[in-house]
Amino acid sequence: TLGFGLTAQAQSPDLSDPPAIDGEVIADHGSHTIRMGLGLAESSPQYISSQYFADILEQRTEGRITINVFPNSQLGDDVQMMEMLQTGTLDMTYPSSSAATTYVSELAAFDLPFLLPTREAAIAVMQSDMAQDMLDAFEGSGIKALTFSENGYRQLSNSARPVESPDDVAGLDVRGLSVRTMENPVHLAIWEAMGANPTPMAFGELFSAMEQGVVDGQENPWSTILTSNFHEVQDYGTETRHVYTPFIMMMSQRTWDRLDPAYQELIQQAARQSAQYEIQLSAEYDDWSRDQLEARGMQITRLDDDQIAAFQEAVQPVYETWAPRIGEELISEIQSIAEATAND
Ligand code: TK8
Repeated sequence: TLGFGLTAQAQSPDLSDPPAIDGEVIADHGSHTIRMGLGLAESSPQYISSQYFADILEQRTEGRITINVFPNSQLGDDVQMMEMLQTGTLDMTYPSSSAATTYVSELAAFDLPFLLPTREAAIAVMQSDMAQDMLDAFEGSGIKALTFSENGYRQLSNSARPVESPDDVAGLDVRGLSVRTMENPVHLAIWEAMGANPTPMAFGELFSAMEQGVVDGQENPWSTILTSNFHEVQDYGTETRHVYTPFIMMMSQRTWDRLDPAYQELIQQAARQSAQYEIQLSAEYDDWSRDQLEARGMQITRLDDDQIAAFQEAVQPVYETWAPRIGEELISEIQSIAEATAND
């Protein structure tokens, strides 16, 4: 079961089954038990695809490689778990790229608002040589970055008021919304540009912060809002799609270095297969999760082109500040990859 806590009549998405696991069994190069910490819940595409990753390795090594997956931020948050990979106290984790910009600053390109207009464009960018260069740039940090996958298009939720425009975020006659953001300077700049009061916070602390009214709102893909039960403490959603965030599946370099090259090759291949499945699941969950949230009483505002344009205009200053720091040529390369998919 999906563990959504769905009642019988609510249909879960007709989830694609994971692709069949084929390929020969890898010769015996020893046994490894690998611990993997995730931020999201068991019902999330991140967790389901990580179990598929574990199944591939278990089957292709006849149980000699075991992946134990720990969801719900129980081992820590993105920043903490990456530090645990560096010290070797955790073997794998799967953070948002936004949490990793202190390791590879070019990743901040993905945090620029409204940069990637479609999922096809986002996938093309994540599969580009430039994106592989970003994964390779973790070299020397103690982290082996294996692959990108999809966290997804981020949407605003809050418990104060319906939001249809940046003015609603700023609250001209009342105070600006206090919005939790990831610990990432571009995300802070996005919500400051809209007149909000942004607060960087670890994902694991977010539910109780919203429950206690420490923050009015947050922003995440619909599937995260649903699978982390944010609708229990958030009355309003706005379909802003303001940023597309990737996930990065990563392993401690110490763990990686202990593995035989045949196992390293298998793990790299299994990571890519599970990422492909994760992107497919995440796409299937996206609109379905929004509709589930609406069915559970969240008032969701969909935006028309003019309303989206108002948000894009409000956050334009973020480009003025951050494009030079991230690299104009990197950004224009991303934009040309994105445009090329539009012409496909
Ligand atoms: C989960 C986080 C989460 C991210 C956030 O580990 O912090 O809001 O979007 O999905 O990576």
